[in-house]
Amino acid sequence: MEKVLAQTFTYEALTSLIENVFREANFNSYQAGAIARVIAAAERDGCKSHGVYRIAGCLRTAAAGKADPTAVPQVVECSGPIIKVDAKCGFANAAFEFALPHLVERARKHGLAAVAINNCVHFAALWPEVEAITEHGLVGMAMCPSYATVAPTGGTKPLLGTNPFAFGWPRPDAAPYVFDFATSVAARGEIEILRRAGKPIPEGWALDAEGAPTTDPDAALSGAMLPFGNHKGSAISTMIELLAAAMIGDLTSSEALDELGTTTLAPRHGELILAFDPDRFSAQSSVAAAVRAEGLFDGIVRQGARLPSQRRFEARKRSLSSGIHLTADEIEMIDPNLDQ
Ligand code: NDP
Ligand code: PYC
Repeated sequence: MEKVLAQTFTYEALTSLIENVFREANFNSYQAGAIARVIAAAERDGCKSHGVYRIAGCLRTAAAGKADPTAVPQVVECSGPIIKVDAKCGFANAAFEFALPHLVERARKHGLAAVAINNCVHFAALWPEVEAITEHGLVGMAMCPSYATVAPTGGTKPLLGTNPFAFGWPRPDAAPYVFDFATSVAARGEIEILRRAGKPIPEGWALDAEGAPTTDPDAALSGAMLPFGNHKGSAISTMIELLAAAMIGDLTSSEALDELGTTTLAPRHGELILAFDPDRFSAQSSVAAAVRAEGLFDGIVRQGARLPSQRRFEARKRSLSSGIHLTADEIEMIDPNLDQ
């Protein structure tokens, strides 16, 4: 086989390459397309922890019978402000794409709407979802549990997930204000990337299996990660277990791990997504709200601070003008059989 070389892709070409890999593994077009779009978007935006390195995990999860690559998500209820979607054990990304038009329509009608996705396999970043909501002029929030890899503050054993939380605010003449973070000090994907590079993790990220602080990525992955901001992150992570697991009748991170039995596959659980129509919450117009929001963002930037997602939007701009550069190793992660 010829040596694989580094290569540069357009977003569309990378999406279609990744989609083909999943199609060849018998994923249907809903699953393959939605997964390819978020993985290519992660590479385009410089979010390596949820880029091409996740492909193998998705394929492994389906091959192990823990995700249904042929699932067609079903919108089971959408008559009021709460939309219920059964992902049918497919990936969350396709379920979100099915839910979005209903969420937008319901949020406009009621001022506020929520999507509860049940029975979805989850591996992805949440910013593509809140960003998609802001494209409709709505404010978005998304959260989900994961599998138990994080100790609550004061404890030493995994109980919570890395439970991501994302928020998006639409801006009339600029990219939206978006943040999206794990409620652990770092996403598990960051530890995995450092492990593969043979590098230590920073102090304060994790405990080993005996509950002692560690900078060894292997010890961290088999021990417990720590919540961000000590008791504050621990409580926010617990809130996500309550809202996006217990409340919507789906698995908590601990239950998801029990069911999966391993952290080497993607977990199945639920996700909660909210949309707010900024026109409906006050006597002032949404234009006035937008002006005040811009004043706040200006105040942040004028202090020399940066807005969340600024790095990501700059990476996107570079990728859209000069292409998405992938190393030979990253190309092999798309499909180890590629010999271009
Ligand atoms: P980061 O800590 O890298 O970034 C979190 C957010 O903070 C981003 O919006 C980032 O913007 C912003 N940010 C970073 N530095 C600054 C700064 N100096 N000033 C202002 N804003 C800043 O994210 P995590 O490692 O915690 O999470 C990475 C991804 O992992 C997320 O997309 C999350 O959804 C995903 N994840 C998914 C899980 C799942 O179960 N599906 C579980 C856990 C995480 P920017 O990107 O521009 O740097
Ligand atoms: O990076 O922590 C993580 C993660 C867990 C599941 C998907 N991403």
